[in-house]
Amino acid sequence: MTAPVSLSVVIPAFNEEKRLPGTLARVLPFLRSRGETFEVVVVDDGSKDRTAEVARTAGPEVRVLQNPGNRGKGYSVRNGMLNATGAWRLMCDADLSTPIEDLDTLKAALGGDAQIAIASRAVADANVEKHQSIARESSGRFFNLLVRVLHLSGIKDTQCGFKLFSAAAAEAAFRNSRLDGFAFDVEALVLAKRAGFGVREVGVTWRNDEQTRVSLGRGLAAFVDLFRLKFRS
Ligand SMILES: Nc1nc2c(ncn2[C@@H]2O[C@H](COP(=O)(O)OP(=O)(O)O)[C@@H](O)[C@H]2O)c(=O)[nH]1
Ligand SMILES: [Mg+2]
Repeated sequence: MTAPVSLSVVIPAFNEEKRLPGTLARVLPFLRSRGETFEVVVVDDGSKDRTAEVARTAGPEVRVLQNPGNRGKGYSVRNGMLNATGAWRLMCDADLSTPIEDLDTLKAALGGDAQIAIASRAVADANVEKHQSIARESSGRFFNLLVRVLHLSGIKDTQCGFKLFSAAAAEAAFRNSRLDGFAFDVEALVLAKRAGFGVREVGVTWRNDEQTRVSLGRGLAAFVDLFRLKFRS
């Protein structure tokens, strides 16, 4: 058993030996400077490279979970969130397109019934310094439009890889979730809202890292999953 901590940072990682060292070199000192107990949970999604090794050697606060194979970002985040010990649990992409300092921007937005804060590129105070490619950004906009029509009318951007949950909200979001691919954020938010948790959408800084692990096939599968989710509920 691992001792419970105040904050868990869950990083899904698929073939991230190049991007992960720089990310951990920024995340670990920042978290240490805050004075709370924390763990970083790197979920190795069946990587073919040295992802697990570079994570393990980055610092004593890093824990590595190994998926049984390449199962997808949704599977990875669920695995990390449900095995994390933090009172608060942040999911954060390995490329740190949202800077880790924005953790405090999310924290500041919590309160009342809201135990979930999600980073957004689409609200007024977002600061998109480096955009995705036009094709990616347009398909992202269309995806989010479908999300609003089919699932979550009030949310403009569900796809940012930077979201903070209380332990109870993470349980509600991920315990019964089933989507393993890139539409998992939508299912997680639907389940958590159904369980009564409020969600705050917060503008953050976004400096897109051009490299992407999202293939065209996996991207299209996320659209299909939106409809499957609709017909299941
Ligand atoms: N594409 C992809 N990413 C995965 C997978 N499993 C975990 N991830 C992680 O999901 C995060 C987002 O990936 P990224 O390529 O930056 O996506 P993008 O920014 O949306 O183009 C990264 O931390 C990946 O390592 C997987 O099976 N496929
Ligand atoms: Mg990225």
